[in-house]
Amino acid sequence: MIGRMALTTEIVKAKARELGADGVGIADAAVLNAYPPDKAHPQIPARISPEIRSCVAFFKRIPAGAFRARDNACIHHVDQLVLREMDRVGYRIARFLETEGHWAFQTAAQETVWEMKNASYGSLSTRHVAIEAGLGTIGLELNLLTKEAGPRCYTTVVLTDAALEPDGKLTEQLCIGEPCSRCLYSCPPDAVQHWGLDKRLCATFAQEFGFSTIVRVFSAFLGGEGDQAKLRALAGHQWFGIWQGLLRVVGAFGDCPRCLAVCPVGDDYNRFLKDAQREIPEKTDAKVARARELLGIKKRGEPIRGRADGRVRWIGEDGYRPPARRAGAPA
Ligand code: B12
Ligand code: SF4
Ligand code: SF4
Repeated sequence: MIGRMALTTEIVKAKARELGADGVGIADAAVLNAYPPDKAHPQIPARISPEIRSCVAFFKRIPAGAFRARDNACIHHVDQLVLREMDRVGYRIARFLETEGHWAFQTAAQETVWEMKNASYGSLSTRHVAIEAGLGTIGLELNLLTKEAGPRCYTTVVLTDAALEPDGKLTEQLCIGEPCSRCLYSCPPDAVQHWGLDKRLCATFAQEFGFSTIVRVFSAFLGGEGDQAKLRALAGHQWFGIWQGLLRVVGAFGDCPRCLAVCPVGDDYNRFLKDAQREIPEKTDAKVARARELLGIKKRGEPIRGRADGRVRWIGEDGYRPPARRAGAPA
């Protein structure tokens, strides 16, 4: 009888691509356990199971055409389709690993944990796992940027006891950084900081009819004195938004496309978006001044909070070089 071939990283990655992953890499669980993104709330595989040895991280890109649509509902809808497809791919990768004799399961890609950081953290930060697996680096606005699709992608992780050769992370910085600042210019609530994000502000656009809106409108309803006040509290468009969210998730998640749409990183940008996204209507003099300030801080070598405490690990230790000047670029 011919023996079964040992399961290798190459076999797993080829299978993941065949199943629909647009990019895939392997991260070593021991490295992830050693480098939690936020040490105060460690999002590490060991919290889920100490037996996990490898993480198969992959992404699915959002079709760039959606960012040409003037109606955001089109993007919300495409987002949901990509997420569902991504979960199916993860499920099939886990099934494949189990047929090969290794237990495996995927993380809950969108859920957050009530006990961690006011329920704003997932059990794993899938962006950071993807970065450790060599799929990309973090942007000025904290999105995962990939060479193929910039930030226009969703990402998830399959966890397994299989010991697979890890890919190792990139050390080059894919984000152009301060001289670009297009994400900062485009952000409607001005939430983009210096390799950081005001998440509460972002959520007012990214999750317009999300959890905090639900709490706010229910509180207004309960606090209304008398039937007339209660009826008035029921008349707001937020109730319609909440209804849409319950029905189709539209408006409750992935609501704001702007920092994704304008980022020039990613092969898809030049091919499909450059002409439509060149101008940024949200750009103001105040935002331009803020970007200049960030560039000044960088040039003077002053400390940057978002890069402190080893966080440069996920930004790219070697700094930014244009793609044409990167190692291995065609002459
Ligand atoms: C909660 C959540 C949100 C929250 C908070 C976002 C956040 N950055 O944490 C809100 C509602 C704001 C949000 C918005 C969006 N999200 Co979201 N979100 C999540 C979720 C469910 C958990 C995030 C998490 O656990 N973060 C963990 C922390 C550690 O990550 P972090 O904050 O980025 O970490 C950095 C900083 O906090 C900093 N840091 C850490 N500690 C400290 C301490 C100090 C003192 C300082 C200064 C800094 C600092 O260091 C880290 C960088 O090295 C993930 C899914 C998942 N399980 O990962 C999706 C996820 C991150 N979201 C995603 C998406 C697509 C979005 C939106 C684009 C949706 C939209 N269009 O509306 C926006 C993008 C906003 C942005 N620029 O980041 C994708 C990301 C894809 C990508 N290409 O990056 C994910 C991975 C979902 C998925 N399955 O693909 N999201
Ligand atoms: S998702 Fe929208 S609100 Fe949030 S950082 Fe990006 S542009 Fe700003
Ligand atoms: S828009 Fe520019 S600064 Fe922002 S993440 Fe993309 S490359 Fe970086």
